[in-house]
Amino acid sequence: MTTRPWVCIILGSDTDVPVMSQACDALDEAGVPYEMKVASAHRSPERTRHVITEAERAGAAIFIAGAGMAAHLPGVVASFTTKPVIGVPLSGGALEGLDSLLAIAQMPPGVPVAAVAIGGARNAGILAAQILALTDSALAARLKEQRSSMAAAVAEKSKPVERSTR
Ligand code: RP5
Repeated sequence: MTTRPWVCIILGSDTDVPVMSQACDALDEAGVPYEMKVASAHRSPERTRHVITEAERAGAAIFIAGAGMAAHLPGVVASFTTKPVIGVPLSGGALEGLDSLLAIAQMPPGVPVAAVAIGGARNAGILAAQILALTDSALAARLKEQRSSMAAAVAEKSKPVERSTR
C-alpha cells in the first residue's frame, strides 16, 4: 500500500490485458504506482461502481479505463468520479475499435473522458504520469529524461539506414 497518488486501471475484460498491460509498463517506467482490475460496465455494473468508489477512497488520483466494442466503461467511470479519466479504445469485433473510439470520445458536455488512440494504452500510462508530474518535480524530471532517451534512440535508428548521393 502507498500513500503516494496512484493510478487505477480498469479493464472491461481479461481479454483486454495484453494491450492494457502497456499502460502498466509505462507507469512502471515512470515509477508511478497503480492497480489494475477487471470490471465490466455491462456485465458487472455493481462491481464497476464498487471498484471506482473504493479506488477513490484509497487515494486513486487518475483512472485509466480500457474497453472494446460498445465501450461504455470509461464513461461510466467518469460518471462516478471527478478525477481525470483516460479512456483506451480497444480493437475487437466487426468494427475493429472504431466503435470503441467513438463511444469513448463522444462524451456529453460536463463528463469528460480523455481518449487516446485505438490500442493506445502506453500513451494512457504516459499521460497519467504527466498529469501527476504537475505536482511532482522528480516525476517531471524522469519524464523529461525519457523524452531525451527517445530522441537519442531515433538518432541511433537513423544511422544504419541513412543514405546520401551528395
Ligand atoms: C468489452 O468487450 C471488453 O472490454 C472487451 O474488449 C470486449 C470483449 O470482451 P470479452 O468477450 O472478450 O470478455 O466489454
